[in-house]
Amino acid sequence: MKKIGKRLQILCVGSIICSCLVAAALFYSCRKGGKSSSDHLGLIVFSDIHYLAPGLMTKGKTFNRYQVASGRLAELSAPLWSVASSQILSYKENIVLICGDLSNNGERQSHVEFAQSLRELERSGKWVFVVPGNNDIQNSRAEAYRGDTLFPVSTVNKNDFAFIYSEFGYGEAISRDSSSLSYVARINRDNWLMALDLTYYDPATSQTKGAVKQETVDWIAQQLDKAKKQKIRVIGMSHYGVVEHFDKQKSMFPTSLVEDHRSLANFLADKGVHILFTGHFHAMDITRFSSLNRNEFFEIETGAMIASPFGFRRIELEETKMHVFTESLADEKRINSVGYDPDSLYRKLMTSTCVSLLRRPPYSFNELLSELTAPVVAEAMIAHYKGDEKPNPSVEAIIRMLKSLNVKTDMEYLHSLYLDLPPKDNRVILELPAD
Ligand SMILES: [Ca+2]
Repeated sequence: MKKIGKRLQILCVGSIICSCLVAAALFYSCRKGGKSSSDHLGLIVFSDIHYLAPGLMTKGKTFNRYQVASGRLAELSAPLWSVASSQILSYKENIVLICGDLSNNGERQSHVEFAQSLRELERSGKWVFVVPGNNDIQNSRAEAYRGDTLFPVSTVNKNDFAFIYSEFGYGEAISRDSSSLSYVARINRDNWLMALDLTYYDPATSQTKGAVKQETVDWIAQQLDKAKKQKIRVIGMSHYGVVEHFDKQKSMFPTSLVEDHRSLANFLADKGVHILFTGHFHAMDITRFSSLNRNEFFEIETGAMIASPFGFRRIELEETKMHVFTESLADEKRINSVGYDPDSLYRKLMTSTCVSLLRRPPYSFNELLSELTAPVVAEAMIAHYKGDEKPNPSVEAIIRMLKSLNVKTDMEYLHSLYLDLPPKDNRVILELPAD
């Protein structure tokens, strides 16, 4: 009897341990967003949140000037992020990627508050990964706005960033690059996320640009070789893009891409990366790139949360297919919860931004000419931001008018903004190469 009791006891303890192991494995596989390679992986992708802690902002002349200069609807960052958070929770996709520029201009308070909101998303079952953008770290323009004045506030350094966002990538990484804030995290048995920090910080001037150090390239190569050996797919994310999204991007906006971007795109594609999620230029755009060795690579750029069309992506990833869906926080049914019409506010802001841009070199238009041209330039930018852009006759008319007035500045690049490179941008199924 005693022996049977003992056996029963062992059996009970054994089955409790087994149940715990099964529960732990189930929890792990759910939290890691999937099961095996044949199952799909659901992702939600945001970029350029530019979260400005509400305590750092009161509206006034200075703040308005700042918004016009930056072209960012920073006053809506907190209310829009609150709408975004509830949207994220309403979808079944459980992995959330945020491709940099989390804060407005690197304010410590904005980072701390934003990280707290990410913590709440994780408590509700989402799994969040971030990477810094060029505005997030050591930013000398970290400022608070009070009516007609502004004053500097504290920013963060690289270590602070990794510490504040330790639960959102840095503390979960299976490898971290020692020369940048790049890391690799395991999403599930068959997929790794490679978060690339491609921002270079000039210590002398506090200026930033998109660039990658050789040490980081070596680390990327090591990680990709390791993944290949284990037959693991690597999904890339970064703030800066590595391919052009319209044919004059590099010549018109030289700092919008990583330096020597084609070499990096060739390198990533040839090393087996086929998907890279990016942000920075504030546009919803997808471009297909084929390396010199004919390896296919898709860069999926997501627009800014604080700029039209206030969009984000939902991704269903299968073994050789990627379904891309695009949503907007400014959709009719969501406007009421913000209390504004973000689209018309943004159009007004972008037109003022373009007036001020056209008054300065290299354009140096007079007041009347800049007032006439600005709405068309703003419209071209907004059309490109929205994606799946179609040629616009008013652009042809304004270019003809400028030519007839003998305006020397080349505005032909406006055509380029309307010529969408393949594939489509907002709702598309991408065929991925089978490795
Ligand atoms: Ca495209």
